Amino acid sequence: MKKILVTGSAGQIGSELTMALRERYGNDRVVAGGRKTKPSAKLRESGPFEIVDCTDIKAVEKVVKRYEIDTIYHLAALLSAVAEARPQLAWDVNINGLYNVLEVAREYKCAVFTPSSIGAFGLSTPQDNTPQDTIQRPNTMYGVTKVAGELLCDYYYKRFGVDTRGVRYPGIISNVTLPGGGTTDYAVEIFYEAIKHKKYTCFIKEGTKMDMMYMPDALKAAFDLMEADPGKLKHRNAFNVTAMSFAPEEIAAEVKKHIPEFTMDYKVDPVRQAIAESWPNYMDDSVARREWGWHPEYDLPAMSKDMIKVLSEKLQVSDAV
Ligand code: AKB
Repeated sequence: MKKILVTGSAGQIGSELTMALRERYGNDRVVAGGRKTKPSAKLRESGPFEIVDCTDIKAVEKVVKRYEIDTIYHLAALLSAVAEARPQLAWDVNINGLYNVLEVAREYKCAVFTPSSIGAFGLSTPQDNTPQDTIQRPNTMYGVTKVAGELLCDYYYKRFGVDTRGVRYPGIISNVTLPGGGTTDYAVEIFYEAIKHKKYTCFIKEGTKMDMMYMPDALKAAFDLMEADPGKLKHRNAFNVTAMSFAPEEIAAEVKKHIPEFTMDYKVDPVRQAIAESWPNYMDDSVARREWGWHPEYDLPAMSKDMIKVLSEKLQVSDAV
């Protein structure tokens, strides 16, 4: 039976992944690791919580040893916009943090799940139907750390036999924890603002398409890949996975179906717009489908309907349907 450590457990994906792993494997078998961000009471009270700064290898080793961890979901990372604002910190957390986790995993024979991102692509990558194996020359610090991370994970598998696996996540849309400092965050903010104020000012320009995914599918991708038959995995790390692709006006139209008074205008943020334009319009995820049976459940209409239902309840607004 697995003993799992989740780094970045208080973050957007980590907070939901930790709870889902606890449901699957038992509360005591999943250690929530976090740094400064305060974990929710639910996370702290439902199972073990430890302060783990992944840039400190001794701290990672201590928790892995103490709890006899055999699987690490390494989610601690800076997102794209914040990484552009603080590139040195992004290198430290995204690269040195991953290196420390891989070193401890090598020593203690742990399997490691590490997410890469659509940020691992750049302007010279084919933007439509972006292939699994293609040009990767990102021009952001986030992208640099994601490409280096993909290569590092491949290296640890080939050189040391560490069971590394990972996906290239698109923008993740969720209703529990807000994302912090990403380029795709608008696709989450739009729901909160539509429900609370019936309007939203979007920082990404009309017509800018990006891949997106609803959180239940993001969790499913992590579980399915980690449980996949290793004999069938030719790629292991950095599988393209997507569930939908849309531009701001398309998600706005979907929101309007549920909240007819909703309006959206634009105040484009040049930094995040430049990042968005360097990312794919939509990825080809057929390799993930073939090698480990990836298939998402939620498209844009299904995700929007569920987001509005869940958030309306959470924010206690009853007239949005
Ligand atoms: C971001 O926008 O930085 C992330 C990502 C796509 O990696 N959501």
